[in-house]
Amino acid sequence: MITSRAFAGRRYAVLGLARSGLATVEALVASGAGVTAWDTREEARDEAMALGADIGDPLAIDLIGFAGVVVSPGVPLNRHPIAAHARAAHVPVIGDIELFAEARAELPPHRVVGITGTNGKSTVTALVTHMLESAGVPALMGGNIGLPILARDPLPEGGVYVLELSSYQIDLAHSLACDVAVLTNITPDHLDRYDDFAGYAASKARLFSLQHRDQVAIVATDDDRSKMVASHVNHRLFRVSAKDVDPADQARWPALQGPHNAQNAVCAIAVCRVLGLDDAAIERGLATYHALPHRMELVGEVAGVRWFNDSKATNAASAAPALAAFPPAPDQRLHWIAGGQAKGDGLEACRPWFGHVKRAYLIGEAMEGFAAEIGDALPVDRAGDLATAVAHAAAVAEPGDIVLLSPACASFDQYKDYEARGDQFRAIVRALGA
Ligand code: UMA
Ligand code: ADP
Repeated sequence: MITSRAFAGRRYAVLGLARSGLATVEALVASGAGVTAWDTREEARDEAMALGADIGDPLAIDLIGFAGVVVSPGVPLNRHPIAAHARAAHVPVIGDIELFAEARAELPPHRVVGITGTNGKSTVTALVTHMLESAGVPALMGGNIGLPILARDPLPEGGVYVLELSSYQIDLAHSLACDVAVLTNITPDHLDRYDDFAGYAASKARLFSLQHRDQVAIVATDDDRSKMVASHVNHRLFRVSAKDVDPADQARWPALQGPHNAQNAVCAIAVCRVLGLDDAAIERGLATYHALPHRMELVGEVAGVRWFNDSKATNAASAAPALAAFPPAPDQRLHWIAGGQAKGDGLEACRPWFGHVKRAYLIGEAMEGFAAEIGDALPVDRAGDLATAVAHAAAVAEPGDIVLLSPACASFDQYKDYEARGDQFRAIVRALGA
């Protein structure tokens, strides 16, 4: 676990006690800080108490004298009253990433890579970590990838912390100066948490304004917003593009196929060059990388039908490359399971690939909205939930066909998170005999 003497003797409020909140409580208590913790869920409060926290709702207590309110990324700061309450007491609202930034001074000499973007963050994070490790550089990943960074053990001297950073986490960081900061792309997402698309993009751009002059920015300038962000960077900047990748090179990287992965690879290559890896080490890392679960993961084949789990496609821009990957052929038709909690970006990014889809099976809150948007562009099955969608697809799919879960939606209407959704999909498909 990462601790710091800087936290000792101070008192923090911790709001939100899931993965990042509980790791925060543990690290603060181990650092000698006092912690007042809260979550609307009672079982989470019990867990925090067992870790040594006092229990108290930060909204109900006087926060004067607290060193900070550590808020989980999933707490909607734009609507939650904690921001105003903390401001009134002149207490900063921070996240676990900010605590990590404050703890850096006591860590052995190291570098930090911060990776943000609407899509591709986890892939670039895992890829960079893999490339460094396979080159013999101590590295570990953390952050939005599902591994709270404070729960990880510190690296030895010369190590590289590779952080996947969501916009929510960047909003809660104030002194995180990444040695290398990366933006993969920006398309509309999380519009319930920001005033508008510009506000969401500004949150991502902050990662670069937190850097020092001698640090490095890497921006994939394949979309207009990312180009705009790059134009405002006034320290060392490398602009990269999916188009920089030679298809003959990409053919050697089995887990990095498709134009979206060309963008991810070019970002990771740029990071590793800045960190001093040579071309041979970079090539070795790209060629030996294995894809993460829930990203175009082949679950198995049943009666000649291949089933893919792309549950991590939580917006239309990330579902689009999955649809693009399966052009129709005489013996291959695509059955697409989509829906969940809509992100407000609609299906526009997927529309160019509707011609690839034989039938769409719609689920969750977005079902009627998506059905209306699709109109008569392709046949629609209002399945409602994942189990029904799988059953309907299994009943009509023929040998050679593909069934793809690529929801273009968040999962929170029916699941704890995208992982639970993908896990359930995998389990149902395996029960079919995969
Ligand atoms: N809560 C309250 N009161 C509220 C609202 C929430 O008490 O008003 C509580 C909830 O009951 C819950 C906690 O606050 O216990 C919120 O936890 P959380 O949702 O932040 O969950 P964590 O497990 O800590 O996960 C967070 C990130 N979650 C979100 O950003 C929503 C995880 O990213 C991240 O992996 C993890 O920290 C470790 O750093 C997930 C995610 O969906 C994967 N990210 C979004 C995305 O990728 O699109 C940004
Ligand atoms: P993130 O962590 O930003 O959500 P992931 O690497 O987990 O990104 O990928 C999430 C989804 O987005 C996957 O379904 C994948 O197919 C798609 N995807 C991955 N990289 C990109 C990219 N660079 N551009 C668009 N979509 C992408």
